Amino acid sequence: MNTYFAESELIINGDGSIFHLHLLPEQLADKVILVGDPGRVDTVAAHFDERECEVNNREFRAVTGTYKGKRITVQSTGIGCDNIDIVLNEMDALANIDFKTRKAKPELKSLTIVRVGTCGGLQPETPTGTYVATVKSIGFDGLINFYADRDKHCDLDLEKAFKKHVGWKDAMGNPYVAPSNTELLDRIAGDDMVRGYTVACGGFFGPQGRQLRVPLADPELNAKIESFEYDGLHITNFEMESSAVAGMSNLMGHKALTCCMVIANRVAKQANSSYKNSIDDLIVKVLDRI
Ligand code: R1P
Ligand code: URA
Repeated sequence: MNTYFAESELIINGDGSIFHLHLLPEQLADKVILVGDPGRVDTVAAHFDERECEVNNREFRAVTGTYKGKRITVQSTGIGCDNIDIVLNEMDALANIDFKTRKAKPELKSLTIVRVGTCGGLQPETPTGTYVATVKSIGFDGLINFYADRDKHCDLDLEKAFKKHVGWKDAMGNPYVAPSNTELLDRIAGDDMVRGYTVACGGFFGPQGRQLRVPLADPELNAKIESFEYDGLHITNFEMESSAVAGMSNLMGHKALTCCMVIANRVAKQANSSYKNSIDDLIVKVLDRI
């Protein structure tokens, strides 16, 4: 049965573009770089040989162009996994749904998706300026729990070991573990990025253990996260989108990876707020290797 997606489920604008991203199906490349900050789109696109289109709506800015002959779309997502639900579903619709018939195309396309972001470092070997490639992402955000095939695509053993190690409180919602695509990880991380587990949080403060004036439910959670070890790897970093990027991609048959630059080391209590120039080196590595 090939389902018809009604107007309320797949919202298409009057000009034929998808509801939030405002992209037309033919404007999306098969290789995609996701960034949180709309301003970072132009930092990436500055390296393009030529630009084919630029599209803006809300926090979603996209440029499609070519880099050394490769057609690439760079898309901003804004902050958070809730936005990734929108971006990944709309990109998948652009790639795999026929907007005229409103049905899935007979041949499904697998996109290659790399998120280039900033993060907080959680280990002594992740000082500010380190590049971290996510092997698996532990999602504190809950998004993938709403999809039927969650258990088929998540690492349930790691989830169980993590919950036991930290004494996870059920009231914080169930964490899920979404693996990155291993071929993409090997190709892009090379030998100049630290590999580890990333925790993706539904917030920058409380969920990442930052306490300003409001007390935390578990003030020891970060220490327990830092001491967790599984299959010889540690949790290296905190950010806010990698679990949804990997999780949604795995559910949809796309290949995804997150690479981040550390801008705050939580163990050393150091931060670099003027990182915007130094992330360019990570961007070029990803453009060369995608
Ligand atoms: C928080 O400052 C934001 O920075 C990180 C987090 O994931 C969150 O989106 O990523 P970006 O640098 O891609 O925005
Ligand atoms: N982004 C995050 O989500 N956390 C940090 O500590 C730094 C960047």
